[in-house]
Amino acid sequence: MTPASRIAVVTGASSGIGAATARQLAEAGYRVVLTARRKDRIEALAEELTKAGHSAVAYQLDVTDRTAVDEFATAFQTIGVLVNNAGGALGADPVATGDPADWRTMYETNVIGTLNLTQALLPKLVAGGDGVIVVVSSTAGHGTYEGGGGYVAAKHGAHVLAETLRLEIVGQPVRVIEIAPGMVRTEEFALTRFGGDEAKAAKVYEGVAEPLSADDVAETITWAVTRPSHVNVDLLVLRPRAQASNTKVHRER
Ligand code: 8X3
Repeated sequence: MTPASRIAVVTGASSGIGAATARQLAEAGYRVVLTARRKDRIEALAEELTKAGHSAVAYQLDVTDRTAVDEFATAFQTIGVLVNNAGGALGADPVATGDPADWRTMYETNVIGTLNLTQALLPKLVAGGDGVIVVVSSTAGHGTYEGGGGYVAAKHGAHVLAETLRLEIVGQPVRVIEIAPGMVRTEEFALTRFGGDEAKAAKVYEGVAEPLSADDVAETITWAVTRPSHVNVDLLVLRPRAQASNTKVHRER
């Protein structure tokens, strides 16, 4: 890797899949730039990685703030990897009663956030001569389920962004990789979705022997990113063995 192609920007790096991906890309030799709104968390992770001999810096960023994203992008001449991971779900209400504000927020974070970072950093990825854009979508970007409407709509948006971008920039030295995880147990995803209600969050994983972990997904992202430059993993869907589809989950009790 050249010094430029070694820079990997990860959004939503304060916890879960983002933090695990930042760790694994650092271990794979990338200079990781951790971004998230929660400064204390990304600073602590950057410090931990630096102490372990890796190269990591933290940059507080709200991906929905385009002015801040453009300002962030000025820090780089070129970069190698952008992992669009920031996002998440809010609520699990039916379409009939879902909160439009939640739908808007999910579209803003999952789609516009990805659009902002992608637009701001694409020239730097092209300039580096060997770039990778990862969109962490979801199995919710490929099929719906009851109560999923707002999140499913947003993740379909992220999926379409990735697929369209790949068509539009073919011929340029940038790969576009979509990673679509199914059920992943992280400390925050379900808790955030249910507004901090621990019982509701626990129900999501109830009886499921082994949901995916953030590390499982991070390993997959790192594997896809580190394929040779001519190999584009367009879309990789991963689920726990116990989940056959968005609506078919084996629960042991
Ligand atoms: C998370 C998968 O099933 O909660 O992106 O929509 S699901």
